[in-house]
Amino acid sequence: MKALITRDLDQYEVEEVSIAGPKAGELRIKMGATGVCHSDLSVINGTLPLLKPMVLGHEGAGTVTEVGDGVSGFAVGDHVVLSFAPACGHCHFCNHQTPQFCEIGIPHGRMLDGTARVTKGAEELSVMQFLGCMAEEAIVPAISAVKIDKEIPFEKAALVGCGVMTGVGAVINTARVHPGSSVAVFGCGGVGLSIVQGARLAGANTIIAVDVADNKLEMARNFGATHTVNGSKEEAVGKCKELTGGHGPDYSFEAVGVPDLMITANNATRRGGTTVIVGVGKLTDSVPFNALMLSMDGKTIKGSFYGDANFRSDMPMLLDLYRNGKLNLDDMVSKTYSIDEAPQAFKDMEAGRNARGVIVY
Ligand code: CXF
Ligand code: ZN
Repeated sequence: MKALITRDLDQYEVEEVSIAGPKAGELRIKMGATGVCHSDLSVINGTLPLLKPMVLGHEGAGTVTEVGDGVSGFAVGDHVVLSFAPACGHCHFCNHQTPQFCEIGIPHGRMLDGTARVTKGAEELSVMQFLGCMAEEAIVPAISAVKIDKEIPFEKAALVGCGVMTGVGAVINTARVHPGSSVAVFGCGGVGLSIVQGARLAGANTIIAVDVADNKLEMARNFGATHTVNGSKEEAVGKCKELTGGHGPDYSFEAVGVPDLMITANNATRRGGTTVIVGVGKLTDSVPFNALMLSMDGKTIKGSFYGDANFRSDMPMLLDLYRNGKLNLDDMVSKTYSIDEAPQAFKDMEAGRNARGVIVY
């Protein structure tokens, strides 16, 4: 099969590789669509230090073509969305309503049993997040899959596997934005645009989108932003305050993973408000917060991982919102690519051309 593989720093290529059948607890998936996410790029450029060579892809949807021993609840022909974090259902975190932190889901590049399914000759390849779904087929843990309605096009369904769940979840699960509130979103890529949509769904009154690219700000308006601020032309904190009666937004979201922007987002938040850090930063970066103002301003700073989602219920919920016309996934897919065109999809993402680029098979 064809798969997008990164072997060296800043290198990636479509390669022909082999895939073995599913072992116990696994599913074989014929991929329908895979979203191209900045975290794939983070593996390529070493920001996420994962074991290479690696099959990329962690935002996908497809069809079950084989069911491993001991798997219940899935049958050949089922359509599924893949979660980039498996949830075992019985560890400490799964038992405490935080399956996004499931203890068995610490990615090491191999399957849950420590072995590889993808090979090239004698060489074993890693897979991203137990999935490696930027490939024509993937072997995945059954506990990473959720069944979805067959009517939903794969290229829309795939997006809830990462970006849309991360963004909308940050609003409704992490921040629990309430109707009538004010929200600022710093960074309007696929996740930031999903935060904008989440804020709209939550009934926020004022939704300020901040980015340095005018095309992203235009997209943000389409997804529900009531105001836009180009941070390269305007002073974003002052502008956010001006648009919220001088106080600052009730909630600020950082969706890039850059320390300076995290500080900016928190500076914008009103006293007593909440700053949510959604962007995935570098392991080697730190964020200095003013030691006096942390207490004086009484702000809450929260991290949000995978939208604090319970993917088994939250992903179908998002797809129901899509079906009912309340969540716009159609405009999230700016462009589709074949697997052979995957390198171009990465170039377009780096150039900021797409809300999401999606590989279809
Ligand atoms: C990431 C988070 C770190 C592991 C890979 C997925 N989230 C979104 O892309
Ligand atoms: Zn992602």
